[in-house]
Amino acid sequence: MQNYINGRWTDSSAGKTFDNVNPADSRDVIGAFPLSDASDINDAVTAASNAYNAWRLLPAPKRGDILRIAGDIFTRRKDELARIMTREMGKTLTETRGDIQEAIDTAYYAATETRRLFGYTAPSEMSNKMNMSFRMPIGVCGIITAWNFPIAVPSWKILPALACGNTVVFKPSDDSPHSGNIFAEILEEAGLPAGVFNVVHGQAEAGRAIVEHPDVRVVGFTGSTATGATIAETCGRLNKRVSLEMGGKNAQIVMDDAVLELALEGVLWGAFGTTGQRCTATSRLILHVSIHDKFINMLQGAASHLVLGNGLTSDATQVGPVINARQLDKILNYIEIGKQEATCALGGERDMDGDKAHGNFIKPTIFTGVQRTHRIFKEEIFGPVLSVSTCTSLEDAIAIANDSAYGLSSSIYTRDVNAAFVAIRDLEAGITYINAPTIGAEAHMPFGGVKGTGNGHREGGWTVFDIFTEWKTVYVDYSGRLQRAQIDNQ
Ligand code: UN1
Repeated sequence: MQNYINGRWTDSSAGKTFDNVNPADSRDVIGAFPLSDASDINDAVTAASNAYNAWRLLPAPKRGDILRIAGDIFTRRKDELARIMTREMGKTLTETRGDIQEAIDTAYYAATETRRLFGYTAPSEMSNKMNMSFRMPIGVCGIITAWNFPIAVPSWKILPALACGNTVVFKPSDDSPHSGNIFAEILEEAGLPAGVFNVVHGQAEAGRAIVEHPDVRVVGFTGSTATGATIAETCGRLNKRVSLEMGGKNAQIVMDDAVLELALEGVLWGAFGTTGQRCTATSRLILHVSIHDKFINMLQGAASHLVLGNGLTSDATQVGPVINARQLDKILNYIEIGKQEATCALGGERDMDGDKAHGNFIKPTIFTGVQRTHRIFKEEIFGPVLSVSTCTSLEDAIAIANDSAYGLSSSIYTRDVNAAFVAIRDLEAGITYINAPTIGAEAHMPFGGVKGTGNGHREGGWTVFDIFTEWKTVYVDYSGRLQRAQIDNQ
């Protein structure tokens, strides 16, 4: 497996590699990928810089044609790609198919947007003068992403960036490099010119080289809050645009008037789907005290029946492994902390049953009696661990939900329309769901968070084009004389 630079598949210049291993079965080595360094990044940025001028000058709808074909190819290859993704990052085939569907939706959305990319016009304050503004591409974009949505999340950045006329250097996570290469295969087949899109594999060194390269004008990052903060510092120093999508500690509130069966389905999917490894995962559950015991009883019963396993070998699998040994240790460490702080109501250990002994499996874990001071209430765990607290009123529930350094997603289950609107207004999060879990973002809507989750940008929908364009303001004076705006108008 190789890098993709300037339309060619190449090894890293130093010849170093890293192994990509199936998290459900460590005996299954997917392949060796290039462990790239700054010189490989430089090659890719040079290719992207050289390709920029021709690409930006191609009419936007023609760029859109290529993205639409890419969407068609993702559609054609969906089942095959889902298997590649499940093998390298572990979520179930239903989920990896959904991941590709999100890229298909994004491809078609970005393709049609190339026929809009609307600017604004406004009246001039002078006679015989017109004022207008256009979205312009920025240049080379460095895209660095995590492994939990190996196709969907990169697609949210890469495809709109290309639609706007930028070129891209993409470093996928070293836990999902094979999925990263799929972008190159598909965009090449769709007819993207060489150099417009490049994939460079590697770890922190390659990521740092992208962020620091003087010809990379925009950095789009999805990953941990700690890494995002470092990237933002560097981009601040180098005066680069940076869009950050980082951690979450998302809460689902269940009020006393909620449909409990619906809230139960929601929390099972929100907390244990993708093995809890989503930035939008439900990691906190806030239960009204009057339904607490009943709901916990229902939740313990349902969560204990979730089927763990290798999604490639069994269609019955509902919960896959966690991504790697480092995350396994980190999550198990949080489980130990949780056992000191609160009551472990379910799980709380690895699952080593049968073939699962070869993978990174952790049983769905639920802690009750979690207080706002507890570390498992505050810190992002990124695994199948749910922390449950109680509330006594709507105001109390919202205050507990907002007691977080993060602010990505939020959810409330209630049948009281007034309570729902108060929650929409007062929950400090980029996304609020009413009677739905904290996950379920759609490609054509803004996606992102407040507080420690982001830095004010929104991917997805129409807002992503604000990340990947700069405004050009144009004045056309057809008066045939010097007009000096506020000088003449004072
Ligand atoms: C992420 O968690 O990194 O709404 C992205 C969702 C998905 C995207 C999640 N469509 O959870």
